[in-house]
Amino acid sequence: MSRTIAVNTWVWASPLSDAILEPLARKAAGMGYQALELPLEDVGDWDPAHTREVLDGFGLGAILVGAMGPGRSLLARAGDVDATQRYLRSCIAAAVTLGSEVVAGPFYAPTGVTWRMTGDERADAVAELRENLRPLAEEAASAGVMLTIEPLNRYETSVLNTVEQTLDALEPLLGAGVGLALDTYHLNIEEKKPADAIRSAAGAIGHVQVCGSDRGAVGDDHTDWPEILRALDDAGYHGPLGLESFTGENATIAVAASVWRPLAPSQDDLARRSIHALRALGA
Ligand code: LER
Repeated sequence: MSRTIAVNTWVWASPLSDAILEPLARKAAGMGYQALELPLEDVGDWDPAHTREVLDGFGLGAILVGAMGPGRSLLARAGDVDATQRYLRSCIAAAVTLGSEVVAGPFYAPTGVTWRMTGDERADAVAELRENLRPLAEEAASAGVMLTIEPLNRYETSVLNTVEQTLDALEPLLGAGVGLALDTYHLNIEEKKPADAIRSAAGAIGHVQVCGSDRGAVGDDHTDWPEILRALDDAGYHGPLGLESFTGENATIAVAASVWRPLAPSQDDLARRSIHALRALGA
């Protein structure tokens, strides 16, 4: 099966801007990538209509990624819910302009912020998340966009770490407007068997991100990639695979993702090796 392979511009730069888009699009297309994952760190950082034109010039698809920086949260305990809902509405509008089928990200709490919860507090957090996500889910569905919610590893969030927790939390909302975004980096840390976790989310997976188990290149790591790809097939997911990694210069994510050293000889190397490995695997 031949999937669309995308690369996140965070592999090279943060924040994305109109000025750096064209050289990154040229580079990614030259490596054989078919789409870009585009993080919208702050509304206005880059222009979706201009971006669509640039991507058209390289025959690239677009996947919009939302960034949950400090204060961005659908849980009042961790940020400004109204501002986050406004931000996610802007993300949905940008996705429509870009032709992105999803807006992907951990849309419940700021990345890298953790806190302890009793069982009751956790149940309340899930109820609050559902309530604050529901209007956005409806708006996303009518816009033809799916908000795909990503569980993160325990060091980056205390809210949703596993696929099972995420399916439980989103269950009443799953459908055209809400699905799951799975990232092999987090699956490797949290799931007993990442491939089984993928299979358990059959029908609800809206986006998939990939990288080595150390956030480096796909294929240079210990992930059982043939098994992951089989599991995605078994789960009926035939959508894009987006390579997501970061440089230490990423002000929004580097601390949360604990990028303290280069994860490959160069970022170009990381991207090039990953797409070669994925294609060699028949992804
Ligand atoms: C965001 O997509 C993500 O995967 C996080 O690990 C970034 O900190």
